[in-house]
Amino acid sequence: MSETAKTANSAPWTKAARLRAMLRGAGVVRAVGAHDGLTAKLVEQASFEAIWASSFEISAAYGLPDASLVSMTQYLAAAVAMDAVTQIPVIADCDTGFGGPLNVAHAVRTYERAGIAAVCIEDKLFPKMNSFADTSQDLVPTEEFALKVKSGKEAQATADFMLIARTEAFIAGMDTEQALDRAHAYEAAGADAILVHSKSRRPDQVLDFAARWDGHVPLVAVPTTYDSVGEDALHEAGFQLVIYANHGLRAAVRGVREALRDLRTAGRADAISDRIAPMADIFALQDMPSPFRANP
Ligand code: SPV
Ligand code: MG
Repeated sequence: MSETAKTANSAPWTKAARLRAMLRGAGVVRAVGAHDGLTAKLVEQASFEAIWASSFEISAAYGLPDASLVSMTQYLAAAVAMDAVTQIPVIADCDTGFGGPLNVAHAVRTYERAGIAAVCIEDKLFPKMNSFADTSQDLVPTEEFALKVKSGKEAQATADFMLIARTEAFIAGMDTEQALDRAHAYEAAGADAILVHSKSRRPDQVLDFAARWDGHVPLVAVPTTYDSVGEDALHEAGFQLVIYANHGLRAAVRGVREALRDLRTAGRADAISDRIAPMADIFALQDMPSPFRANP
């Protein structure tokens, strides 16, 4: 669809429009990973600006590796569940876009129609493997991925929906020059933002990238391994969106594991009562109608 044929939907009440406006604003935007409605609500309650429907978290919630095993239908259902119970925008991690240009176009149409504010696709080869796996990573050629970006952008119906192009150049062992070349090609193909991923323990790669970035779309960082750099420093360096991709899930796994271990050891439930959420807390998260208060 041509740019002029798209609906002018800059109405501030759409989540896509709000995400766009936030990314144009002065402050850093923070998104946090989630995998279902409940975890998305916790992200919103903690006052973050957006939800990252993480492929890693959604795969883990199925007890599966983040390796293109979960289908688009499953990812979409998870993102829709998050979107349905929150007011902040959902950014859907769509891995490699579920195939070639036609698959990306289909994903864009489907996610946009479902109310998701943005999708993110990455330039790894399908089937992808999580970026932190101790393995070599192959990327599709730059031109091939640019075609996927172009196809996705042409498929969207409204002007505000966003497609974030993610380069895994550093993950695949490439240098800053190569990462920048890819990012420029993706911007030229219509990407609304560039996510540059890195598994370095230090932020050097992403900071070098940002210092040399002369494109016009916002930059996105995912400080998972280079976790000692704060969001203010990333923003100062040129990143408008910072994604804490999996911290809620990792907090939950540790908390649940420790509580269940102690429950098993004690053989009685009150051994952990003081460190689990009261039933009323869960009722509130469920938006249980008030006549049905938790008792006790
Ligand atoms: C995710 O959260 O699924 C991501 C980020 O894509 S990472 O796990 O670092 O690949
Ligand atoms: Mg992912």
